[in-house]
Amino acid sequence: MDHYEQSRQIVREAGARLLSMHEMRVEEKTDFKDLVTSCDKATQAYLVEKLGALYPQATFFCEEGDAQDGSGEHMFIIDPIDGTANFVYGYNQSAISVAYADRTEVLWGMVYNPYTEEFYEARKGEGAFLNGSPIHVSADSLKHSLVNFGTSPYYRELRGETFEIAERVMEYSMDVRRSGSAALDLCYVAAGRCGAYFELQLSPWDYAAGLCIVKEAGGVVTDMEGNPPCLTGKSGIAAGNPTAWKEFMDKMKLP
Ligand code: LIP
Repeated sequence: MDHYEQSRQIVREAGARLLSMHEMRVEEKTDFKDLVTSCDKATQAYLVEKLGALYPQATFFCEEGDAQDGSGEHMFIIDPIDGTANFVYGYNQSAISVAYADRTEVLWGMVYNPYTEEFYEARKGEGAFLNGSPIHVSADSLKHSLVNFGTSPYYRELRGETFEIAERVMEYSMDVRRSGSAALDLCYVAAGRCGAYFELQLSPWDYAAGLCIVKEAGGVVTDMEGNPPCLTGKSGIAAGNPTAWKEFMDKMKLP
């Protein structure tokens, strides 16, 4: 079994362990909306230990605690539980998101939702898969697409603009959706369930794996200005199939 396949097993095992965790302590980070649980920390510690043993040269750029070293030639960008608020409230819509990147791009990404047992993955140049079956973005225009979006709840100053864009999206699309997990939102674009996704501010661990999966599924992922998202700092995200992404970028530019 090669390193990639062993990594897949580690992510799957992390998901199984997460579902078996029945004790949970919840803490607030930057804001009462910005939560971290003992399960986030335990899952991250497991992933760092196991992936670190497999890739001893890699550094780790993770959401929780001090494992935020993006200095290596190769690094893991990890969100141990993307959709932490969903996890706390038993919403069953959270995912483990693991990306392996070099200094400029993501080489492979895995997003696992243990509740639905949906395992999304992609390796650069090798296509995107859901539970081993190939996936591809839809060919729908924005008008014929569901559009998911994130509310960037930790950034109060972005709330007005977020809902102004969401209201405009309602005019030009089938409808909007808000899952609470950026990683899964991106995977739904890759699987063709949604034609586009936007969120005005995220951290790299929210989108690094999903970014690779969408691109390998034939989609486009940029920041809100149309540039490549940053892998070592915060960024807005605009993703979609090429048609819907272009229409989104054209129609959503606020004056
Ligand atoms: C969450 C994202 C979500 C975003 C939240 C939060 P977390 O990740 O997946 O889309 O709206 O602000 O960033 O913090 O639960 O790992």
